[in-house]
Amino acid sequence: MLKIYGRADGINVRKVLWLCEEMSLPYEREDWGRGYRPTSDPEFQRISHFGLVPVIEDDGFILRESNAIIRYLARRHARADLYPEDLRARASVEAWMDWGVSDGFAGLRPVFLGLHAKTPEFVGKTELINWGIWHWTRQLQRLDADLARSGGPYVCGANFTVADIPVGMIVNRYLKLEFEKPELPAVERYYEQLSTRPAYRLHGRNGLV
Ligand SMILES: N[C@@H](CCC(=O)N[C@@H](CS)C(=O)NCC(=O)O)C(=O)O
Repeated sequence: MLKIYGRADGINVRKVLWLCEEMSLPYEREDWGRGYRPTSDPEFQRISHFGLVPVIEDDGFILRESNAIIRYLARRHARADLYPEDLRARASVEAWMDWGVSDGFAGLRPVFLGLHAKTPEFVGKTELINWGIWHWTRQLQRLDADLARSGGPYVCGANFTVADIPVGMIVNRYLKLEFEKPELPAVERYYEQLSTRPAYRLHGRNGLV
């Protein structure tokens, strides 16, 4: 059976849990990471010396990086509806996934770690946090404009794909954290659209930021 290593409250672990729920894929999960057993533990280091969660083990194959994991699992289970085979449709999915670990995530990190998790590297770093709010908001405005233009309802059009998983996690975190935000009507509509999916309510919009 698929094994998932990582705490169920981590934004990147939740992406994998969300996909498993979408696919009705059974798995076993072990808590590792902040608040649980540390990933510096030799037992975890033997699985992944990177020391970050999530990590999966599938029939002896070990893989880290949440976006790579969700693409792998969708392909492994032949879910071309979630991760298209068509070259251009797939490239569009990957473009959003790349955004979700680059521009879409850059501002999120100082804002989340400084205002919410309050980790020592970020707490009180007002300039960095304010830059994060500015950059993150700018990115969410791009997403809003794109959804308004395409009509969505998902980031790649009519159908839900694995691209919506990283984007949906970022949107939940942006809307949940408290700071001044502009109106983002298309993003709000997208949030409600994702929330029609039980898997998102379970692992995305589940009360966690
Ligand atoms: N790029 C990685 C980032 C992984 C990451 O930063 N994971 C966080 C949890 S969401 C982590 O391991 N934090 C350290 C910890 O929990 O000990 C991915 O997408 O999987």
